[in-house]
Amino acid sequence: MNTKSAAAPRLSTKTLSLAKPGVVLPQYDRSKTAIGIVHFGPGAFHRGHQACYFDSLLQRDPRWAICGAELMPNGLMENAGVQDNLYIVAELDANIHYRVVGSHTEYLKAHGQADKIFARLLDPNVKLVTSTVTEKGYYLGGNGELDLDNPAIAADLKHPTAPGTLIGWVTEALARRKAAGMVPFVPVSCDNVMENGNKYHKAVLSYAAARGDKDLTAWITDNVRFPNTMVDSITPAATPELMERIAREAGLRCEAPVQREAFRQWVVEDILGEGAPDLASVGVMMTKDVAAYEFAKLRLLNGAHSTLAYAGLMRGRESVGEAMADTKLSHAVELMMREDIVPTLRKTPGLNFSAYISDLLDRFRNPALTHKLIQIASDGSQKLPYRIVGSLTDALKGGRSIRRFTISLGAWMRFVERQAKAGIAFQDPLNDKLTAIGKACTGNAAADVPKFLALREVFAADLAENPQFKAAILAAYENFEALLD
Ligand code: CS2
Repeated sequence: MNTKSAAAPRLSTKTLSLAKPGVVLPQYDRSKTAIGIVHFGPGAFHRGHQACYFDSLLQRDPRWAICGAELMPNGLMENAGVQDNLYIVAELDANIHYRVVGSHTEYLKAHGQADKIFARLLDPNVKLVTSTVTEKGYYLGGNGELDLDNPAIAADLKHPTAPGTLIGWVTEALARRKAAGMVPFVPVSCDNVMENGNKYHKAVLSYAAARGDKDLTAWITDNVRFPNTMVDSITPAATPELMERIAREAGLRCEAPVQREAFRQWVVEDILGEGAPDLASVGVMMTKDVAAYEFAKLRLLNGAHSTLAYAGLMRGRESVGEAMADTKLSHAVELMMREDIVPTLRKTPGLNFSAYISDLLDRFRNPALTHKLIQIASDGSQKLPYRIVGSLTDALKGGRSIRRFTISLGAWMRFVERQAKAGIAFQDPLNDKLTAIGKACTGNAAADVPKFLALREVFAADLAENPQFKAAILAAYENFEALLD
């Protein structure tokens, strides 16, 4: 820590007035707000995205403060606790902005404060229960349905009143609201899962049925809305350098900072019902057709991201910026977006795909942000099905080329082999399986690739057995770089 940043006072309600000129401060009296939202998984993306929308909304409506409910043993919001739950979002883009976000006014940990979280979930003022638990936090199998055999889900079914998973928590909270004769809250997934609301809904119903509670299952079916959403803002993980920079440039030390690009988009299915927050008033797009926006974003932005990540890492690049500067790679990715992904999309109101792709590529080149490829490479077994395999399957069905889609898949397989043989664990629910496969890889495609194709969490059986796909994926595993031409 250098002397200047060391001198910066720690962010808190008391030190807000010491922020440097230009730092945006909460424009409302936090002491006069009420909690209307419980958010499960208050990680960086949530705090830079949804929490900023609610921070703006609180300027006109004090009912929508957030209680952060942490399911993980040690979340970064822990550090915000001593900051009166305040934290700083550094918007690093063509212009640099620092914003102190005040929408979080309570932070509770499932480990040790479960009763307080349940009390908050049973608070009639709480209308939305939002979540960012990443794709893996829904415990969906390769078929997109709840994996009841997953140990975490099985454990919750054994102890339904003391859950550990989002599905277990939301189902138990809804059961308690039903028992108390209350109206339900609206569970809102804010994760990169295709048709996230529909899948979340089905998972909760499946879990409630597995609890043997027919009345609860019927009540949820009849009364609980699970809106689909699309969320977007590039949010690289925070670093110690970010903390130092904020201390220097904003004049306050924040130990739970968020960094992100200027761009933010939130598309929410317009079924929140009466009494819900007026999200449209702060720029959220409320629509009946979220799927079109979800498909476009998950397949174009996230499909490109995963391709840049695995192919870039295998070509020695470390960040999205570096991968984009690798013109062979970035040119192939742009062609995949424009020529291969767009035909899999349906018309999206107000979205010109060509302009959208150009904007995405500009966002990837943002020189003010360093977005590490290894961050994007996490949870590949959960991400690739939505981001790549879906588009590839549609192209196959449409008789179109799947060649460029196999770049990410071939590079991912090589990445798995390299990391496993280097003894580096995967941040992926399939870590054990991937480690075993990676260590067993010989470099011979005919021997290695079938081990990956047997992963039903990633590849459906009919795809894995498709001769055209098998030939293409074998070639990509042999030499994905040949596909960059
Ligand atoms: C990224 C996403 O880490 C990743 O997997 O592809 O977090 C991406 O930055 C966001 O979806 C952008 O909205």
